[in-house]
Amino acid sequence: MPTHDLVVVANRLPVDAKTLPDGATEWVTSPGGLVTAMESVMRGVDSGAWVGWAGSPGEAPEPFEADGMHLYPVALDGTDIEKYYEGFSNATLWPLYHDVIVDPVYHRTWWDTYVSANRRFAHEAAAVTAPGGTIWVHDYQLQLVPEMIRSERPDVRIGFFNHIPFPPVELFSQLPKRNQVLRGLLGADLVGFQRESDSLNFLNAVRQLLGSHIDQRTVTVPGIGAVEPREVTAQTFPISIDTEAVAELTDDQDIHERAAQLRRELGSPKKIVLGVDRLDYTKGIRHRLKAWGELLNDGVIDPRETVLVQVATPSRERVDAYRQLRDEVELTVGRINGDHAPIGRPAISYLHRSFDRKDMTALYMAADVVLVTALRDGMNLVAKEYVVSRPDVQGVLVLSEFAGAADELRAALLVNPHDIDELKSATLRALTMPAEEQHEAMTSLRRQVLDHDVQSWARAFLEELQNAGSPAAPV
Ligand code: GDG
Repeated sequence: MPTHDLVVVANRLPVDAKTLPDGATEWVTSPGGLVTAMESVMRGVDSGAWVGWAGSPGEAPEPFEADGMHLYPVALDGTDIEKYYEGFSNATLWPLYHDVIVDPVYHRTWWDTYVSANRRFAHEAAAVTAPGGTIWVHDYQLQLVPEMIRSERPDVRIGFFNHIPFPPVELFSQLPKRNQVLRGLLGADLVGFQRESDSLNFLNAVRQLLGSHIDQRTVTVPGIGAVEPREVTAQTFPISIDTEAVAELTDDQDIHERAAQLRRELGSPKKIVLGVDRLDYTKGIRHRLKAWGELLNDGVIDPRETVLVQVATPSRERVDAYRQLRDEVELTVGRINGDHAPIGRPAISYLHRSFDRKDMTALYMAADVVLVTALRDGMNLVAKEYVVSRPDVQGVLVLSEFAGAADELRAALLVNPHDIDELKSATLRALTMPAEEQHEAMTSLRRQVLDHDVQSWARAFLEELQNAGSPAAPV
């Protein structure tokens, strides 16, 4: 089997299958930030690979190459998808790690499948990594993978990055099998988080639940038998976006024209307010709609002059809480439009589908205000995408304190989205902010993101990984 110097392990491969008219499959790179970040890092290594699920149940396709990356599909069958992915990952861990906004569901059989699925990813990664190579594991679906890889391959460096928050120990303690999860993560040399509070929550959980010795950011994992004690570092690496790719789009005259056209299509309102989210209960869409509905009821927003565009990308549609959320959001949008929309135009333009990058950029360019009202969010890339999409240095970002991005984007209008009155007044303030004040805030926001792009995030993580932990076992 071929071996690689750098191997990324994530739940999904960075490609989507497209069926051609003749029935053949074509793999199309999915345009996420992680893919872009990894592409640039992998270009710098002799041989890079990615291990992940290809997106459809059943047997895994044979390994293949796409865009110069070596891809190793991992098989997930219907039971894995139900219990490992929709169950333990998205109905247990996701709500627990996002401050129990909805109740986490605990089922013992989900755990068993989480373990067996994690083992499959770990085994594949261990099999394709070069002697003394580096493995970078991503996200909450794969928390057991670091330890599983280490037991097969003590000679490799292992990093783990958690894209979502790590909860305070008081919440994390609810998790059945919590100590196994912590031990799984401690198989890594470096465990990375979005916010400083996430890193500290993790260290606290390790201290309180495992009783480990911790010196500042370094955990000592005791040795057992012939296995030497090891050190594991926890560190903060706020993820970012591919700013160059955004700049290319904002330079494109067609996209400028598209932004102007979107405004006309919306009835040429004076102000466009935009929300872009996966349809997820963590994103605070209900709170945003409540505030918007009240502003219309109060008569302080005129629906003939101001429109809210809400992109709600379909997500996890087989998980109960997501179905319920969709029903509630669509009922609320329907009511608000019924009460307030002028004839032939919406008060809220609600879009439950995905758009391509060009349309997304045109929307950001057209938006006078973007509302990010997450109740809890690891980072929130929409906030960063918006400011980089505004080379005209105009527009206002309303940003929840509960999104990781709030640690860096201090010049945004920061809000507590649970406080509907505060959300209303921040929205009004954003809608009436003078151009000069917008310019000042936007200058600072843009500088922050342009100086810290996703490539520098990936490089910082990988550099720290080479220094973190204990020396690897000899090959
Ligand atoms: C997780 C963490 C963390 C959305 N709709 C469309 C579309 N999008 C793109 C956005 C943005 C991305 O999806 C969403 O990223 P977020 O960061 O906002 O949120 P999650 O999906 O929850 O991501 C999060 C992130 O991981 C990275 O670590 O920031 O906290 O929860 O890029 O633009 N893109 C296109 N069409 C759409 O309709 N093309």
